[in-house]
Amino acid sequence: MTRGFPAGFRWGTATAAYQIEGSTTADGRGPSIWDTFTARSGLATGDPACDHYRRYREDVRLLSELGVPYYRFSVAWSRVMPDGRTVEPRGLAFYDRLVDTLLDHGITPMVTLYHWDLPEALQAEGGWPNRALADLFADYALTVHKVLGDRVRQWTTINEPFCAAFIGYGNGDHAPGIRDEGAALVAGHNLLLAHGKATRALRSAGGEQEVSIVLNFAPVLTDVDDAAHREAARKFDFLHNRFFLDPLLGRGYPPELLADLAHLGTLEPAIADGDLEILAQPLDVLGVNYYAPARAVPLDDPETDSNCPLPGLRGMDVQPPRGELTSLGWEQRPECFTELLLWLHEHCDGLPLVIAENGAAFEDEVVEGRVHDEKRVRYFAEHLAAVHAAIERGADVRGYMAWSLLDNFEWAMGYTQRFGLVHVDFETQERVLKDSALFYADVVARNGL
Ligand code: IFM
Repeated sequence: MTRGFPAGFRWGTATAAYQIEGSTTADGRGPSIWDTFTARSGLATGDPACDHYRRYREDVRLLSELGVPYYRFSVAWSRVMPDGRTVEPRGLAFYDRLVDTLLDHGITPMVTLYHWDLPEALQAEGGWPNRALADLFADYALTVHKVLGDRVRQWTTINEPFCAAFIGYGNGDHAPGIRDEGAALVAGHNLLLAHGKATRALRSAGGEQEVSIVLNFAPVLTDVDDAAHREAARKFDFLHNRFFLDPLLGRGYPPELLADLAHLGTLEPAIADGDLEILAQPLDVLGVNYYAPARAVPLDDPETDSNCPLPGLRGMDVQPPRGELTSLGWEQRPECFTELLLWLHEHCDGLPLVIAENGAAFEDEVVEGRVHDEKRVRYFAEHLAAVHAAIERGADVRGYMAWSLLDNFEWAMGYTQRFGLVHVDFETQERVLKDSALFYADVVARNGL
């Protein structure tokens, strides 16, 4: 039996600039915080990644062979404006060529303006805890729109502000590697403000664009359904999920969340008059990233710091994931995906949803020119079935972008984690379609499972 998706469902794959492009000094590109952070920490860097900056035509051909009609990619701010302000036409020209090549192959481009690679020059001015970046981001958005806006209809301002703020400035595992919980909350607010200002700028440019932001959600599970466990789950949920979602919906930061975070003393003073209106620009769609749930357990003392390094989180711990895990140690729970989509549908009053990322890292091996990545095929099959179930039950899900087109640079984990539908040999840059790519191509061709 085929489980069909709605007519016009948008099937795509997704990537991000720093994870695939390489060529980090080509054509006037300036350093981003990921260049400096990886160099300083002795980590693998984004050079050459998938060498996509030079091989983009080959990659678009692959997309075309797969028959996947949408492609979500991000623009590197430091390519387009190496110092965060001054335009580098050669950087812009790359994305111009990429968009034309996609369109020549009948593939619809979806542009994300910020996927974590802040120009280092702006980090030198304080990075995201500096609210002046919100206006600079809006200028950058407009600059990119001026060049691509005649051909690109789908725009995402920011990918996963949670990671950019809380991992970049809170526990410091991501660039710029700062450990300051109070600053991380301010960075989170300023990223939302930047989204609001960029959305206004994009809309003021006219044209028929669809504007979104992409949030990563972690539904929370507990073993026991009692008041203490529910409160533990609430604390995690509000900080992970609703810190970003509720203000975007025009509801401000939830009062319980403000109370949870009051001991850090930074968030409320950072919210200037008018900010909450600016950041709550109406969204055309919400981009949803889902990978795995979290598990929460209460602590006896509500003021004890959590074992989970999210800024200001106290009175609860997260528990280890269970069952068969991905190679990143993430739990596989497709049923949580269905529940998440249904909850979002209700909480966001029917706002259309697009799955902007979903996928899994597993170890792969090329044997006689084939990659039999059974576990990834199963992950996609189960998670697509979960999306289908949510649609059947009423969620307005308009599309699904598989993460990721290519094995790529997985941030602090370097090249150790493979998320691609296409295997990349990082020595030779050879691309090999995995079984999961063939499986996905078949789903797309049938518009169903
Ligand atoms: O690779 C990342 C991506 O950049 C953002 N979302 C999660 C993916 C897997 O960790």
